[in-house]
Amino acid sequence: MRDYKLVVLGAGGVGKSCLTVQFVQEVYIDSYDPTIEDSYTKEIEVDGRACNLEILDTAGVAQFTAMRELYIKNGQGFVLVYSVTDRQSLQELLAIREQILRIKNSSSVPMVLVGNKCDLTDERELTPEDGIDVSRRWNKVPFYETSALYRMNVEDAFVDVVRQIIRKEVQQQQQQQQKLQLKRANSVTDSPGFPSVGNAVPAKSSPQSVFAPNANGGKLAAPGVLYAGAQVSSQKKKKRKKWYSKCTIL
Ligand SMILES: Nc1nc2c(ncn2[C@@H]2O[C@H](COP(=O)(O)OP(=O)(O)OP(=O)(O)O)[C@@H](O)[C@H]2O)c(=O)[nH]1
Ligand SMILES: [Mg+2]
Repeated sequence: MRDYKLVVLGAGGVGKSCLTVQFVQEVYIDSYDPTIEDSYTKEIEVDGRACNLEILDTAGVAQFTAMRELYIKNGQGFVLVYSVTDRQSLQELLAIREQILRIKNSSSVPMVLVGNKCDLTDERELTPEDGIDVSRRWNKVPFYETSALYRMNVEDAFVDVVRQIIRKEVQQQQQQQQKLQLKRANSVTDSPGFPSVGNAVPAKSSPQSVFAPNANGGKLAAPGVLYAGAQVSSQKKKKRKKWYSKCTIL
């Protein structure tokens, strides 16, 4: 079974511990005891894969946040939590996300944006649109409004991050395989003992030959490549639909 390391981050008192305990143990903690650091494990199945989750519930209160950098380094996916009753808590997430992208040196890190305490309708300082707006600015990072109290959207938010990690791993594996195949093909054609064939197309084509415009004015010469582009765009459309459906408005 594979291990997946999730880190829950956000300002103090937004409900990180309540969300984590709800997800792992299915109980709600009503009292507030500021966290220093707590870790949990949970086994779940995501899309047919058995996953062992290691979840780190971090401190939001400033005096305990010194370890944040190390947590981010070790984490694979991030649950970024603010409270819909606290405008400042969403502001604090902007710096946390920047820190994650800087430490991971990547613009696509598995993460979700979570607006917690959505059951407190009378105390709201932020609307669902505020969350959607930030999600949009963050390259459409999946956004959920949650209630740890009612276990609303809690499971969905955590599972989403795991799914993103799995997807990223699969992509990386595919890229590595492609590189390996290309390397093998190159080493076969480069091999001095390989018999040369009259008009055979070399596997190692120069950049010009791949990107040369074809007779129809298309951008790519290789057959089938343009069709693959069409497939990609239809996948993008599907993705966009999914992203909007996650912005659950309660
Ligand atoms: N009504 C309501 N209250 C919540 C919810 N989630 C958390 N709370 C309350 O908010 C307070 C703080 O929750 P915690 O989970 O301890 O907050 P935290 O983000 O872990 O705080 P730190 O550990 O200090 O960073 C507690 O009194 C909770 O009962 C929620 O979804 N709805
Ligand atoms: Mg806590």
